[in-house]
Amino acid sequence: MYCFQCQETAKNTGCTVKGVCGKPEKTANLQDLLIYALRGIAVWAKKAEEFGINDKKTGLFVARGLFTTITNANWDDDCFVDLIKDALKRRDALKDKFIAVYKERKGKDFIETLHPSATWIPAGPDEFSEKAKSVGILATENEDVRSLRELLIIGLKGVAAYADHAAVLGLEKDEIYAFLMEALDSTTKNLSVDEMVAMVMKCGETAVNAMALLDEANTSAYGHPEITEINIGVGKNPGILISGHDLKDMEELLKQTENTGVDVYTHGEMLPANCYPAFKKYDHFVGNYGGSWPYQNKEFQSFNGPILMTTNCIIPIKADTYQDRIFTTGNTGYPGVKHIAERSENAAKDFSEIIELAKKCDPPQEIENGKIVGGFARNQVLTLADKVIEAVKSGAIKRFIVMAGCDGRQKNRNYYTEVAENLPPDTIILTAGCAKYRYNKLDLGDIGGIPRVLDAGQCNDCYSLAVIAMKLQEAFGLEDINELPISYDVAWYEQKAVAVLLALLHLGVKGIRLGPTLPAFVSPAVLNVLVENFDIKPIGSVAEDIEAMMVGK
Ligand code: SF4
Ligand code: SF3
Repeated sequence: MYCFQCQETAKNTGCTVKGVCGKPEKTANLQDLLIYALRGIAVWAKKAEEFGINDKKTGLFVARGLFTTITNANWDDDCFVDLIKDALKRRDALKDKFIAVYKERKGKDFIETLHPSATWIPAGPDEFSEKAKSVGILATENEDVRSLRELLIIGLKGVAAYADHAAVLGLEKDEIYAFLMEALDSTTKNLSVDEMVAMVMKCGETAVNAMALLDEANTSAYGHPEITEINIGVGKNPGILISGHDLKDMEELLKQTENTGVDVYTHGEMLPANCYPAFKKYDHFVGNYGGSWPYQNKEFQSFNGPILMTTNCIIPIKADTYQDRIFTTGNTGYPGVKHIAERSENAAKDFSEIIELAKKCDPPQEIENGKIVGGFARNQVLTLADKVIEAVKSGAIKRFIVMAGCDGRQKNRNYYTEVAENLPPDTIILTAGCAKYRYNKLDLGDIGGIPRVLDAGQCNDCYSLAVIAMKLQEAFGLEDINELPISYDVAWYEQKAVAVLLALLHLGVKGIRLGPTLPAFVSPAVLNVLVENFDIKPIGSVAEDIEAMMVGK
């Protein structure tokens, strides 16, 4: 195996024996083979596109396939074997369709040598493990080509996840699927460095589109998030803990638990659900329990009731703990853990087994109490725009620091807590994603009634932060988004954060600090391109970074 897609990769180089995340070699290899099969689909999809053959279902399948390979999303080898089989079937169906149309239109047979991912035919799944060894990341020998291809594929995984979340809520965009195909197909070709960089930038553009689509899907279904005090204590009833990013699962769980005597709590990235009008109305939606994903082992244990994982991050489950009361659904999976099946066209997912189990469980053990404030997504912040603009003009707010992104296990992430603690009191932190847990329970006060930590929501709600920045740019009549008093101190862990980073680059944001370490998949030469064009930099010491950010550096 060779995997370097996340921030905690071994020695910041690559995991080669077993993932630092816990991913076994076999799973990593199957994920590589799935990506290979998806690239094969993309080769035929690009060809088919020339004849106007576009297939939404294949686009969504590719998005879901990419999504399952995100760090801490799916650990179930059987699921990957099924996905590879399905991918090969879909690839060949597309191929047959293309070849038939080609013959009909051109009056001759299609003869062209294509990338092996488009033509490889295994005798059966027994061949998968062996084949996987020759098609992984290291199959691309040139370090810089590998770096640009992987930067693209890793960014695509994030885009695909957001596109899938939107599709769950009924919104899909052909352009996004078309780009997934174009980009995957491009990784089978010998492109120039400039062409590969252009493809990476287009991935940033598509990431903006995917986040905007998801924002539309979420807000049209559940209303605009509003300022909300979120309870972090516990009630007396048994509860179900729901984690991940999928709001449709949240909706269906809340409906099905109504009047059952079972309460609902959020964990990790589901926290922002507390701020949506459609969910706030439920009395049995008690609040948020615990923090971000690295603390699952401890917090899932003390929660006492069932846990529903709707998307990443699910981490390895320790033996004899909560194995029997954790459930996966959607694109998540874990061997030996019950998976709640997809909803059908007219029927919701069936959470009754989880609800029945909850009734037999003890109520959650209290681990903290009090409230935190959330709900500062674009619509809510824009209603406060006059106040914010006035505070900037009067000098009451000197700077905004965007500290969005992911949380992670590594100790050096204390950096983000310390930055939050030590930023001058005339600064506002703009956040989204699970990175917020490093400082969202600190008492950082407010500036004239505006809290010093404005939480826009999940990582995909970085879109809200971009909208807010663009509105401020307009309000202040600035030509360049970088003239705003905003600094970026972004924390990354997995591939959705890479998509967000590429989105920011596409929007022209420069001078982003990225930590706690720079991605291992960025080669020195590719890093040079990023530094020269976008002034990307690693984090440094807390004091030096704060000093620099305060003067816009
Ligand atoms: Fe290593 Fe991260 Fe890949 Fe896991 S996802 S195997 S920790 S690089
Ligand atoms: Fe967190 Fe996994 Fe990235 Fe959605 S839940 S931000 S790490």
